[in-house]
Amino acid sequence: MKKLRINELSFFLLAVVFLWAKTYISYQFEFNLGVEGPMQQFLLLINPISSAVVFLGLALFLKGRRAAITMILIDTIMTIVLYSNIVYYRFFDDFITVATLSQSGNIGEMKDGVLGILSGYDVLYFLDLLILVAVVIWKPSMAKISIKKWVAPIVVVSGIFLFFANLSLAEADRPDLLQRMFDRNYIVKYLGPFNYTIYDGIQTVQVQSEKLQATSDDLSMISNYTSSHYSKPNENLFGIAKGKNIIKIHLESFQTFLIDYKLNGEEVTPFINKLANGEGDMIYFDNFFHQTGQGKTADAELILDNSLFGTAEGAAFMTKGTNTFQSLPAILDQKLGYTSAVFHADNKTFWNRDQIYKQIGYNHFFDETYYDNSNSVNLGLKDKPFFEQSMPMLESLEQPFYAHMMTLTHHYPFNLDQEDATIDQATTGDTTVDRYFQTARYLDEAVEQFVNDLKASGLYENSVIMLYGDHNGISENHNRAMKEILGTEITPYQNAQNQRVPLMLHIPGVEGGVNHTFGGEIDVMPTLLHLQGIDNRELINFGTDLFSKTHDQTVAFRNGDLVSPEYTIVGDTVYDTATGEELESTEETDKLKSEVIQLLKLSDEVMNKDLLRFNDLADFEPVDPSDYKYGDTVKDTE
Ligand code: GP9
Ligand code: MN
Repeated sequence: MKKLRINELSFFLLAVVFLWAKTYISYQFEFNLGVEGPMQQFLLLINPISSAVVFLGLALFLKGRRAAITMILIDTIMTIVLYSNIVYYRFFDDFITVATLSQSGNIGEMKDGVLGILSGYDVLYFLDLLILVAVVIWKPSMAKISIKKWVAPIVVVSGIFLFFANLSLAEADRPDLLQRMFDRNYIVKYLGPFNYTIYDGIQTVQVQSEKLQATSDDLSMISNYTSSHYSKPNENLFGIAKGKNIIKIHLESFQTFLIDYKLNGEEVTPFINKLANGEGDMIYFDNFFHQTGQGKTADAELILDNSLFGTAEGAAFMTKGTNTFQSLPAILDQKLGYTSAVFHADNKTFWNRDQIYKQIGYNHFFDETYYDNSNSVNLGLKDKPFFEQSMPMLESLEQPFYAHMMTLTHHYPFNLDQEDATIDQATTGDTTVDRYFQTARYLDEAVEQFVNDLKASGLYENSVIMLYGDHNGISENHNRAMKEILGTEITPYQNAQNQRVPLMLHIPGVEGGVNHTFGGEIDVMPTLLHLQGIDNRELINFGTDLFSKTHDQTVAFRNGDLVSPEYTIVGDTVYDTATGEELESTEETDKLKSEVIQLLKLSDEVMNKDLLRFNDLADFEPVDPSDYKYGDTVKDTE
């Protein structure tokens, strides 16, 4: 038999194949990555290769046995990264972040149950290392053979090249993947666990370095601003809903133009239209705007619960997941004994919700594992079964509660099964726009069913019910079709007007009707606090109570554009809000613009430097995320 010759390169190839194979096996048996379609399958297959080639390839800069031993050491580190994530995922259904590792509660909790989640088969994840060690021991001849000098740099550069090829395919399948992140599952699915770990490490260093520079002095500038911007509560409404449940209904991608809109002579959202026209004692804000950026739903959630803006880039829910917050659920809990809960039948890791909700102080998070998801479309469970299945969980909450019900069906790509469609699609030829009306109708029916159930259970009369659209569902890419729908050219002015989303509030004992006040998501927290009789003077809130006589009606968009009752400013162009007519800029409009830029800048300071950790509040204990446990394995905290 010919003697098997092993040099550094063949040893390297063996190690790469082993590492690739076990990573791919872990994808099949350990993680739920939600892989869809041939491109994602392909990326899953190739994504461990680049990291294996680059990192193990570094050892090729050494010679003979030293190369082999170094390679085994690097391989061991990579195996530990992989295996720790496997074990962590078995316990938490999530990947490790530096942030979670540093929260002692998580690891402590895992320690107690760790034996139960280990398996005898886990040895297989280390088998390749043993084989490689055996090769080094049995092939002492390796020390004498050396590969050419140019091999190592070529291998590493090819690995890097492979990584960029992988990344560009991933970005093509999921635009903005690295900027917005969406979900840790996505990064692993597209780029593999090793690149994920590096990415998380870089993020953590960036975030931490900004925080390190901050001192409590940075906060004084901010609190000077928020106290000078403070709006006194409206005396007639201050405390009017004290102790009442709050039920917040998130209307996914729902824009105000849908209200009272008729498609082929038929109302698209007849039930929500009735609410907008005062039925059910609803106050409808028809000049209310979303203020979200790249974080979309997550930004809306952040703004509503904190009266802070999302960050200029990415989703603050993901990048600022370890910040200190003084959020609505925690304040309601500590001041008035509220129980808080989010109901959302999506993967709990999407937008980092499983972490950030603990930071915000939500007592319960009913994620997709609480639901029978067999009847799903688009991102998850359809809204009708979602509300139906949520009802008993909602009723089981200790009162008073603050409950956030998050719908999903009316979400891009707006698919709907034929049996659920009760209105025809539009006929602009743009599929996104055409389908938008069918899912909006479905959502309307789901909300009607839920409101009826709330009435039947007695909860409606006794609760503040809030409905809101989180952000636009139709972007500027669909201007041609939208011109057909709205019967007007989608100019920059019109696009700004289209960022209206509905806000509706049912406050027990208060008459419904249309309220034309201009406002945005940033104003919701001060409004809800004042209805509860909690003054927001001490808080760092960038919005003002919508019912306050001195409420600031200038609505800042995340990109620095703005809408006020008089002016709409897009870039440097000023328009008359009522007519759309272009106006010369004046000192007044320049001032409005610079005020909005300042507002966003201050909010960014708070987020980037994590300044709320310096804001001591009377009668408020900082939220400790380790007090909160979600999921099936452990009972949620009360
Ligand atoms: C994700 C869902 C939709 O869980 O809430 O988020 P979006 O894509 O609208 O930001
Ligand atoms: Mn959304």
